[in-house]
This record gives sequence, structure tokens and C-alpha cells, in this order.
Amino acid sequence: MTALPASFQHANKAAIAAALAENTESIGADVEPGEIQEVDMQAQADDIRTVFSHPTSFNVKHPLYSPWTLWFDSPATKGRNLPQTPVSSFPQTPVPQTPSAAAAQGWMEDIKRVVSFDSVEEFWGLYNHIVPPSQLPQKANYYLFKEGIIPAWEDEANKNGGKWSIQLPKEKNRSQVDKMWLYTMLAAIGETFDPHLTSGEASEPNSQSLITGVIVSTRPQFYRLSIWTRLAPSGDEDKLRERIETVGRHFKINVLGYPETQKLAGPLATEVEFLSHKDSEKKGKAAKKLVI
Ligand code: MGP
Repeated sequence: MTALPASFQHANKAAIAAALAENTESIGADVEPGEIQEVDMQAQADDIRTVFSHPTSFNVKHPLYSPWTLWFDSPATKGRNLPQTPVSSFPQTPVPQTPSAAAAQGWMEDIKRVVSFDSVEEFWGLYNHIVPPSQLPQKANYYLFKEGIIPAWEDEANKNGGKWSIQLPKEKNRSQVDKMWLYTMLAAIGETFDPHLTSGEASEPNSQSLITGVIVSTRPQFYRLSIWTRLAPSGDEDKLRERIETVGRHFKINVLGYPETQKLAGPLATEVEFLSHKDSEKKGKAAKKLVI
């Protein structure tokens, strides 16, 4: 298995801690109120085989904080009903017909829903079967979004949001992009970008995670990685701007591994930049960007 840096081991551990907490709750499910049940903790512990100790015969799955769906498009999927998929063993399912999907119809036409998953094990199973970004054709995209949210500005969860993104020249980053995408996905499913869900503040109003999805795009001369957020600061919402900036800083420093002060822009490269989807729709005219 790929060696993970500390912050991603932390994301994995967070997912596992959540799973173990759920297992503890379910242990007494058959017990009547007031009844005392004897539990052989040692036997129970001996019976737990995780994917880390038993890669092929594990018997527990570690649930993620939320289910996620992988989407894909490439020149090969355009205008085809049965496109070539990047995951040979995963059958594709149709895009659910929601009002958002109808509004985004043209845009969603070529984007294929690959598979949904809700556990650490299923994530690794999927990851081990898909073509990495460095091997994708030009003009392809992977979209990993929370289940129920389509990768379109038009979705209710995205329409007031925006994205952090970075563009990286292909030649210099071909050997890096697969790890960068893996770490971006792990930060998303481990909820480390905007840890409101996992920090014990989940009961507070507006405690929903800001993150709706992450994208990797291959273009003829560069890769682009993006993090989509539910909200985008407009005017003087200092708290929201700070929260969005925390996402961008985590992306640049912990996920991509750059020092905070490093300047990245150059030929075919951008800084880590935030743009609201409304500004993206206007194709950047008079756009207000945040830069980390
Ligand atoms: P893109 O693929 O995100 O940008 O959007 P890129 O890589 O700069 O452009 P490309 O031509 O190299 O692919 C490209 C275009 O797709 C945008 O200018 C929009 O016209 C359209 N588009 C992108 N997104 C994310 C959406 C969306 O969510 N909804 C709709 N309706 N159109 C979109």
C-alpha cells in the first residue's frame, strides 16, 4: 500500500475511530432495557479482521462520515451511451433525474456516474481499480462528490459556492499528480478540509461541511485540481472568508505539500486560487479571486 504522510494517516484514523464508535453502539442492540449482558471483549477483539491486517478476508468495514460518488468524463464518453469507463469492474448507473440535474442537463450529458461508496475499504477497492490521472487522456475529469450532489454549478449545494483550484504544468508534475489527487480525495473523505463535521461542533447551526466535492482535470498542457465549496464569501463576511481560506491553506500546505509562502504561478501554472461559481460562469470578468 502507498505510504501516507502523517495528515492522511490522521484522516484514515479519523474514519476508523468513527467506525469503532459506531460498532460500540451496535454491540448492545439486542439487549432489553435494564438487562445486563456479559460481553467477551477478548473474543470480540480477536474476531475483528480489518483491511489493514487482512487485506482479502477482512470482516469489518469502516464507514466514512458521508457516502461519496465518483463521476468521470473524457473525450471517449462524449455523446456515447455506453462509454469506455476508467473502472472496468464497476458497472455504471444513470444520473438521478433531480431538478438540479435537469437544470444542468447539457453540462451533465457527458459526465458518467461511476460508483458510490461509504467505507474506507470500498474507497481503496475503487482506488485500486481506477486509471490514475497521469494515465488519463487529455480533457478528462474525475469528480468525487458527496452522494446526492451532482458535479455542476446548478446543484442546490453548489449554486452559492465556489472552488479552490490550482493549475500545474503537465511535464513537471506528471509524477506528482497521482499522489496529489489521492491526498486530495483522502482529505475530502476524511473531512479534514473543513473539519466542522468531525470536531464535535456538528450540533451547531451551519455546522455542515463546506466541501461538496473535489475534481482532477487533465488538459493538453496542464492538470487542474479543484475543491468545491457550498458557499463563497461575498462582501465582508469575515467569518466565512476565514473558513474558506482555511480550506485553501490546508489544500496548499498539507495536501499538496507546498510551503505557505511559496509562489507557484508561472507559465501554465496558477497559485492556489478561489473563485465563486457565479464568477466562473461570467468567465472571470471582474472576478474577485482569493489567493493563498
Ligand atoms: P471547465 O471544464 O471547468 O474549464 O469548463 P476549462 O478546463 O477551463 O475548459 P475546457 O474547455 O478546457 O474544458 C469549461 C466550460 O464548461 C465552462 O466555461 C462552462 O461553459 C462549462 N461548465 C463548466 N462547469 C463546471 C459547468 C457547470 O457546472 N454547469 C454548466 N452548465 N456548465 C459548466
